[in-house]
Amino acid sequence: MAKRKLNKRQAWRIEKIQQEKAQRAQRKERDISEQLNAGELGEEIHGQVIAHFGTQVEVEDQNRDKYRCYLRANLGSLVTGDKVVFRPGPETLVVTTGETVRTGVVETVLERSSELSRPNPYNEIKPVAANIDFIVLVIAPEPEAHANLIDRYLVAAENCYIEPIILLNKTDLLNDVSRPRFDDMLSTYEELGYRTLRVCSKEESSLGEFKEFLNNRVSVFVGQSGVGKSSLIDTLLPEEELKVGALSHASKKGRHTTTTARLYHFPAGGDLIDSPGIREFGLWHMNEDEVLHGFKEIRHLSGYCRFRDCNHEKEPGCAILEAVEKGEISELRFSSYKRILETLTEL
Ligand SMILES: Nc1nc2c(ncn2[C@@H]2O[C@H](COP(=O)(O)OP(=O)(O)OP(=O)(O)O)[C@@H](O)[C@H]2O)c(=O)[nH]1
Ligand SMILES: [Mg+2]
Ligand SMILES: [Zn+2]
Repeated sequence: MAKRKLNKRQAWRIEKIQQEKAQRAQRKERDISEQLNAGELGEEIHGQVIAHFGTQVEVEDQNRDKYRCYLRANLGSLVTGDKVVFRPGPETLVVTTGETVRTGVVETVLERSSELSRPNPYNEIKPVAANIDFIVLVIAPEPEAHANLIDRYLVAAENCYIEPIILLNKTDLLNDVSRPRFDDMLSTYEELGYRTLRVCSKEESSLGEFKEFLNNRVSVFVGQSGVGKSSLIDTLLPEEELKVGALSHASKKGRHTTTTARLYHFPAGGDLIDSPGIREFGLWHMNEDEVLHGFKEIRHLSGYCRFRDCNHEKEPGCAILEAVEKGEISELRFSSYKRILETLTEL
């Protein structure tokens, strides 16, 4: 979609908003430096952003103490999961809640090992969470996971350079017909190098291997509605009252979902970053190159086609079609690749 052209009045409004923003940032810097002069800020310590509140972030230190932090003006925008260096400030009273909170100032953001991005309402791709190690792609027999949808999520994961794991939930619903079908499907993905696990969120005992897997890692859970993401999270985070809430019908469709991502600690080890926006991951717009990049067994072949602008349809000397013919690329994956390309224009 092309960016909208602004008329004069809109341009003027945006300029005004930006001026106001700059002024606010200057005021904030002044406040911070006054505190610094007054010796109110402590030594620099390491922390991680666990939530976002407008212009402030919630940062947790290594003892899991939490601080409401302002940002230095030159930091750009931080997201949940960012590792930072900050200086603790005085405790203050939050008027609305009556609680006292620790405050602080974020001085530096450390380099991100990964970013999960999605389009904002202006169609700009923006990071919404950082330093994620794994995308847990939840699928289930009910609602049935179509390979094409799984591939779509995998394409999105490949493009973020975050390793996905395919988690089949609701194993209690498998029967003699569906079990071999899922075994087949999952082994196809295993052959491609993707890890898979099988669980039933209703039976804690089935979650052992999954819990071990989550330990020492930062994960996000994604997958289509009804596969059991909330159920899994409820079982794994029994103490935590998830503040992200359920997706409203209205927000499910649009790209305007607010992404108030939050980082949670699993009692058995490992962290979860979650928000309704993150759970919708993978279902937004991609371009052709991204789709090709998302199919790891196909992407490396595209350079070998006879024609540089090969569409991999009927062209002679198409390296991809040849690989499909030889059985080196599964027909299912190839048709899934084609199908995703087709849907690009439908979105
Ligand atoms: N039989 C069975 N049902 C399950 C299992 N896990 C979840 N469910 C049921 O599946 C339904 C959907 O589960 P949710 O956890 O709400 O699914 P979700 O992925 O969070 O869905 P959205 O929030 O819409 O994206 C609920 O009725 C759950 O009780 C399971 O392991 N076995
Ligand atoms: Mg849910
Ligand atoms: Zn080709």
